[in-house]
Amino acid sequence: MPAPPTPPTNRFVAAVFQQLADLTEITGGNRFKVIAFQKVVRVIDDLPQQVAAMDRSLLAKIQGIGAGTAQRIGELLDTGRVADLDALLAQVPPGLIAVLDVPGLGPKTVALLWQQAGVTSLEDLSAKLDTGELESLKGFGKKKIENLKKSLAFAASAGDRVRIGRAHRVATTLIAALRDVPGVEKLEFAGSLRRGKETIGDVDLLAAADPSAAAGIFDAFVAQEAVSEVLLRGDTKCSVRISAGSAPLQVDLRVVAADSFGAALMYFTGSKEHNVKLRERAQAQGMSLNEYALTRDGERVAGTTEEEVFEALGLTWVPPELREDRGEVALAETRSLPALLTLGDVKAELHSHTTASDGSWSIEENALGAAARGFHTVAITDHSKGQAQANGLSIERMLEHIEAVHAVAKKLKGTINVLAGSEVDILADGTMDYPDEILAQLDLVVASPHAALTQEPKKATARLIKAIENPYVSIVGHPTGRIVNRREGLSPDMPALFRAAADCGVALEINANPYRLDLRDSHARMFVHEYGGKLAINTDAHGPDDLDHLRFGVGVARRAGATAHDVVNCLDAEGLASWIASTRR
Ligand code: DGT
Ligand code: CA
Ligand code: CA
Ligand code: ZN
Repeated sequence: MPAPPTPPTNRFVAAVFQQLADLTEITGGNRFKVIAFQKVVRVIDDLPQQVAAMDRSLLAKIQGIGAGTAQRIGELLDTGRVADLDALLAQVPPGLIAVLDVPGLGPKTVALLWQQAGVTSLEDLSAKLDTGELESLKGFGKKKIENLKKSLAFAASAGDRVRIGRAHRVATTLIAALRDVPGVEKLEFAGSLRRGKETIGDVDLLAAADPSAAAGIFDAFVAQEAVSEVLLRGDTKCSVRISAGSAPLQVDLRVVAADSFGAALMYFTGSKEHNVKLRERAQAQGMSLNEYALTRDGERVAGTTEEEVFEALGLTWVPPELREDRGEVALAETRSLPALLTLGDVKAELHSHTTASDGSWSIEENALGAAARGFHTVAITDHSKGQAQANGLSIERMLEHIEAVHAVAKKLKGTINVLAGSEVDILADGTMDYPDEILAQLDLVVASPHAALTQEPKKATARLIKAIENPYVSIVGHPTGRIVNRREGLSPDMPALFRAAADCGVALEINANPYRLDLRDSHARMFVHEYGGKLAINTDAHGPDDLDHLRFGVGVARRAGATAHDVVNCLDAEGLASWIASTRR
């Protein structure tokens, strides 16, 4: 059980009950208990208010939460643990929990693997898949074994990299805690996190300070509560391990003198390939570049800021997201780098959910949350009928919901434009989950694939193109359905998809949720630069905090070299309205 966030979120509480359900089932516990725990997961997932903020006496009154559950939630909120869960964890091999995380493996199968085949860990499972000894197990046909091998290979290739959402949270928490330590003049993150990559190997922090202050800064660093282990401590560098959450994460903190901060920030931002290009360029100009300074014949030329180093190399400053050696140095030389869009350029949220489907806030809360970000438009896009697990809306409910959204739109006129949309499921064959008559009544249709995400590329291509060609679809949401580090998603013929989207004027979404970031950077780059396509960047917000994910979506778009011109969420209110109209044929 990972350490809980403080206060524990509903998502965390639900995950604890999910584990209670799974482990009860695996250990052969009472079936009714399993069902009750699963019910609690759904109830808590659906709860509009946070349990941590609720009056304890009211907890047990919620439909689906009995006295025993309320007591366990109280225990979790008070102590960060649940005794029943600890007892269950003690009954299974510790390695088995990771097996439960393999996509496609439910508790029933995991129990079977453990009890009948003696599987106790991922390594064990992988070895037994290879030797073929699982083929005699009930329900383990050739196809299931093949799929399991693929899932495992994918999880293994994801390695130990963590999603940018977690790395960013860890980095910003540490920076906030260390900023005011005596001697710290500047403190920023560098490395792949600053470049906005979707996964992060380790977090790199860089401080500007007098060398005499380094020891005190490292003392404060290793004393942070999140730090579980000090891996290395020198005079200028200190590395620690953070163990909150399931996967450990390394953080490197370096301290440099203020007049080296620019050179060091460049060096430790990378990428390595970009650094090599810059060093070669310096050498060709009779200079030398390292993490301390740019020098000529041992004399310092620049180093305090990144800007002065780039300038001394005859280059304009290169945004970190472009520092991947993909032609950015040549563009900086001719002063023709694209003017990348910024967070502040985004003026509309076009994909968000409310309590009508699986969100945790009302239509009005959602709209006011978007307005508070300075947006001129928000589209409420609750799930369509086929998404039963997400409480998707039947046609009747959707028609009522459209009216409810329009009522809020009327009320908030002058504050924010509120569109009655829907995130309509793209069924496996490309048919939309609502008939065209219903789509016609929506102000905006975001079409997204949610199921059948292992279908073969040909089918996936035809499916997505069929959705793009639907006369009411304006945006395709998270086009591949991939989940970072967990699920590969669809692998359509991207050029064919991009051509269709560009021809129909349909925008492809960069879903800003750090679990999705779909389209990914390389695909978005191709779509924009080779097909002239339009991107949408949406947070897919299910509650207020999700709007903070926008920065990750903007980061992906910046890595794609996109400008505000390439992103429909950057249009002004009128421009957006006429763009949506232009996509409906
Ligand atoms: P990561 O941590 O795998 O997500 O990727 P990075 O890019 O953060 O890599 P990391 O943490 O190994 O190093 C941070 C930066 O430091 C890297 O982007 C460039 C620079 N750097 C590290 N080692 C070398 C090196 O051997 N040569 C050069 N030129 N730069 C290096
Ligand atoms: Ca790094
Ligand atoms: Ca590093
Ligand atoms: Zn959604």
